[in-house]
Formats: sequence, C-alpha cells, structure tokens
Amino acid sequence: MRNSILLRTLVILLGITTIIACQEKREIINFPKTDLSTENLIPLPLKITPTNSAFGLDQFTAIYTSNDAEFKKVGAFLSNKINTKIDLDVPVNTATDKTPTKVIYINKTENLELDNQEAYQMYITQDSVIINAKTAAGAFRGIQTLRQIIPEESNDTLTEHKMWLVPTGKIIDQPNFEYRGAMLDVARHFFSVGDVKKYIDILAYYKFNALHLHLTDDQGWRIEIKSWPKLTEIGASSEVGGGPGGFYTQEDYKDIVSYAAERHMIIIPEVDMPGHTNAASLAYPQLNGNGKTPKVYTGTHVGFSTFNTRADIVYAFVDDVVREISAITPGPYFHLGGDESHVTKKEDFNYFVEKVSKIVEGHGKIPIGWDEIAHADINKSAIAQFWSNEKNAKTAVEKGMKLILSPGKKAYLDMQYDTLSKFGLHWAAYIPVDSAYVWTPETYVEGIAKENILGIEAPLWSETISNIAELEYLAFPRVIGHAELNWTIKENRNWENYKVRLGNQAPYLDRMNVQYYPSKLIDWKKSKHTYKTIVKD
Ligand code: TNX
Repeated sequence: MRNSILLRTLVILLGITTIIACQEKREIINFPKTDLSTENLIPLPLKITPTNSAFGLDQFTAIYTSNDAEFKKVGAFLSNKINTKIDLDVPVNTATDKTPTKVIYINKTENLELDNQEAYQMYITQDSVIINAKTAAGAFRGIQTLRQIIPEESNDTLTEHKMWLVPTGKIIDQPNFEYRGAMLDVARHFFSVGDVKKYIDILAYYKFNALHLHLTDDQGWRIEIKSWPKLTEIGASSEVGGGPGGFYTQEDYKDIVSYAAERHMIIIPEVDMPGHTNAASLAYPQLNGNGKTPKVYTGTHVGFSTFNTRADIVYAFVDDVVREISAITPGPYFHLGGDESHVTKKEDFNYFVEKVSKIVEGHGKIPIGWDEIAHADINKSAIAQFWSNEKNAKTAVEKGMKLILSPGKKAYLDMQYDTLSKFGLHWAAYIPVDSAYVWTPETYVEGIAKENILGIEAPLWSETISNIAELEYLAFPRVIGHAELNWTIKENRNWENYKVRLGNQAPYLDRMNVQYYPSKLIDWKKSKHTYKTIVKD
C-alpha cells in the first residue's frame, strides 16, 4: 500500500518535472520578432492581426482534424504539401512515437465571425495553429494561407533540431467573389491530363475554385462522347498549325474532375455552339445542314461554322452530349458557348440558345454562355460571361442574370504582355502584369453593381501556345493577380504592396517548375531552385 502511494507520487513528480522541463525548453526559445501582416500572402486575407511571436513547426508537430471525412482529407492534403515543401513528416490524426508538443488543428465549427461558406479563421500561437471553418472548402482555403506562411528555410539556431518559424497572430478571411475561375482552351491546342492537373494544383494554391475547360472548337473536339464516337475518332486529331490534337476519354475527364474536387475546385465543361463547330460537323456532316462535308481546320479564324439550328438531329445530338458530360460533372454549371456565331442568323441563334438552355437545365445544370446569349429568351438563372460587349452584359443584368467577368482587355491571359511577347495575341490589348491587376471588377462595367457579378474568370485561349511551358508563360504571373481581384476586397488591394508579394512568389513558382514570364516590373525574389526561363526579355 505504502509502496504504491510512493510509486504514484514518484510518477506524478516525474510527470511534473517533464512538463516543467518542456516548458523550460520552450521558454528558452527566444523567437525572433515576426510580423504576420507583412507575409507574402496572395490573395491577401480580409483581416490580419499579428502578435509578433512564432509557431515553431518541427518534428514534434502533429495535425488533428474534426472527425469528418472531408476535414480529414484537408488535413492529409496539408501534411502532404508540407512534406513536399520542407521535407517534414507531419502525422495526421495518428499517434506517433514522438510526443507531439505542437498541434495544427483543423476544426469544423459553426461558430465563426463570418457567414460565407468558404470563410475561415486562423489562430496561430506559439504552440498551436487552429483553423476554424464551417465547411471543408473553407478549411481548404485556410490551409492555403498556412502553406504560404510556412517558410522554405528552417531556422537551425533556436533548437538542436530544425524548426520552421510561422509568425503568430489571427487571420479572418473570406472571398470577395463566389466564383473564382480560370479557363483553358484545350481545343485550339490539346493539353494533357497531367498539364491540366499541374495548372489546377497551382490555381488552388491561390484560392481559385473553378476551372472552365473549352473542350470543343473548329480545330478539334476533345471529349469522348460514347453515343457519338466519331467526334473523337475523327474530330479530335487536329489542332491549330496541324499538330496531332488529342482528346480526353471520359475516364480522363473524371480523373481531372476528381483532382479538382480534392482541391475544392469545380470543372465547368464548355461545348461551344452553334458556331465554333467545324470539328463536330467534320465528324457528323449532318449537323451543319448545308450538305457539305467540312474540311479539317487548323487555322485561327473564327465565326465561319454553324450548326443547323432548325434540324431535329442537332438537338438529339446536343441532348446526348450534354447528358453524357453532365453525368460526369459534379459542378452545377454547363457552358454552352454561344460566341462569335457570325454565320448563324440572329433569330436562329436565339432559337438555338433557348432550346439548348432548356436541354442543359433538363440535365440538372445551370447554363453559362458567352455574353451574346443575353438576347435569347432564357431563364434568369442562366449566367452570361462578359468578354467584350458591354451592351450584352447590361442586357443580361437587366434580365436578372448574373455575370462572370472576363473582359478581354484585362482578364485575357492570351493577350501579349507587350510587343516583344513571343506568344499571344493583341486584338483586345497588350496586358502587362500591372494592367492585369490594376482594375476594379466591382465597377468595371458602368451600371453593373457587385451583386450582379458572380466573379471573374481569366481565359487562356491557345491559338499561339502548344505546350505547358508556353501556357505558363502567358498565365503566370498574371493569373495570380486575378486570384487576388477575386478573393481580396477592393479596399485591401494595392499594386505597390501586391507587386512585392508577387516577387516573393518566385521560390514557390520555381519549386513547382512554373516557367513564368519574368516581367521586369517585378523584383523577383532569388530562390534556391534553378530558375528556368523559356523567353528572354
Ligand atoms: C475570342 S472570347 C474568342 C475565342 C478566341 C479569342 C482569342 C471568345 C468568347 N471568343 O474564340 O480564341 O478571342 O483571344
């Protein structure tokens, strides 16, 4: 009896000594002063309150999440990205041989200061990082912020082991716009599943939540449709300049969709109609209704093709295509194109858009179309994507439709930076890095208010680019600016401040092997990774 009391006292004493030893150990760490608000975050959060100390991420750190399958996945994603960034193993919801002294806790809670479904709050103290979110999407946006403030280099002077110092403080954050999109034209030139995934992964880091794939155009049809097999047997083997083309099987497409879903992004499939349909009519000449079999088209002109908008077979075709694609698209939208149908009569165009919108709705999706669709008599739940014609945008809003803003002069990633740019076009404008950022979507189209705008989307048309390096040259760094316009409220946006944060993205972009355009407007931070550039400026 006496022995056991003695033993217990000893154990308790030992425990207390260990805790004191740990605390002493912690106290000796004299963290250098940090400032969370001067970190390199893009997009900039809504509110940052620095507390000027540091969370020492190290081998004694563990990630825990709420007991929710989606939150667990967010924890695993974070652990994986920490590992690829700094080669540190952070266990998730598991006990390890090392006693964790510090935790990153990803917590599902309704108790948030902000209403938005993608909002999150992050509290960083010396021994914990707590990310609170209502949804896994919110938690996922939160961990992007954390990834950005974990330094690449460890501090090896404070302890005997490596420690990465994360500045302490509080972040309250939510998106400025609900739809934060980029578009990739895989029709003019085909891009592989791997290329698309690489683009998605980087877009997710900057809090994008949508990738629109322009899957069909005159030069090629890029998605397998099982009920109309010639679309890919015949319509996919061409591209601008005469290259081999290519297409996604439905399995490939599902693979892209689930890769995006892991990053809380949706895929918006676009089948461009009734114009931009040469490749479809090449496969099935009955679709164009003029009795002629079209030729393979590898040029870059637009506006010469159309479906026969009065033929029943066209609607049977559209119904099959929309049904098959919708079945493998979990996102709520289907993009029906509708741009530059120059050889379709106006009344035929409107008739077509009305019928196709109903087909899209019949398959449970919300139609999106380029701004030309505003003149058709369609439900106001349809969305118009403004790219060049302000009148169309206004007509859409007057009808109660919401807009996605993609103004050619600001948001088009295929516009050249300047006259020396090796790739790109310039019909809308030259868009240097500052110009892509310095505009206000909230007031860009006179008379259109923020509540009419779903968000902005940065389209990358691929007439002049045929591989991932060229894609990256046009997309980066401008698309990072579009990320901030979409996420950060206008009061917090400022070019002088942004351009410093952008320069500090170089180590990340280099590590990801992104061959961005090294604009001279930006002071690019040196990085330990090899810096490759395909174009000298
Ligand atoms: C206009 S924007 C187009 C595309 C071209 C692009 C080139 C739009 C809806 N149509 O067909 O690829 O310009 O910048």
